[in-house]
Amino acid sequence: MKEPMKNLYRLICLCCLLPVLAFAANPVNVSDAWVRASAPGQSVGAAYMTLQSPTDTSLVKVESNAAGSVEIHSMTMKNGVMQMRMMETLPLSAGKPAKLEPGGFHLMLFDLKKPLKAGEKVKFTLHFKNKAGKTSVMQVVSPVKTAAD
Ligand SMILES: [Cu+2]
Repeated sequence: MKEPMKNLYRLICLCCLLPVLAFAANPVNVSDAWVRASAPGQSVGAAYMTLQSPTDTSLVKVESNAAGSVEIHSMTMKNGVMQMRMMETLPLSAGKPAKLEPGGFHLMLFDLKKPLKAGEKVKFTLHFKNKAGKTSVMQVVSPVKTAAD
């Protein structure tokens, strides 16, 4: 086989592999996602989910179609008082589920565009950055539930 022909085959081969690589680069598993239904007139909401990544990475940014902005918050008890703190990033250790749940880490939704009603769905865009600085984006659709569910 002539050299240019070989290179062409190599190129085709690489192209076949690309979709697989693109999938592997975005491997964070999301489960138990839900958004708390909001009360009338409430402009702030909260969302929860469990994130598990096979490799060390960080959640660096979250956007939602239901809110003007989304922040990653931690919640801790200090001297009997609940404290919420904004986190620039949420580190995800390889294989270890990071739970965002009531009373702990959560996503805070600011400037709700409309009340969040049970049964509706909210879209999120999660931005991740791994240790090498490589970013990836992931879409999550999450149901709205009342706290009692
Ligand atoms: Cu909060």
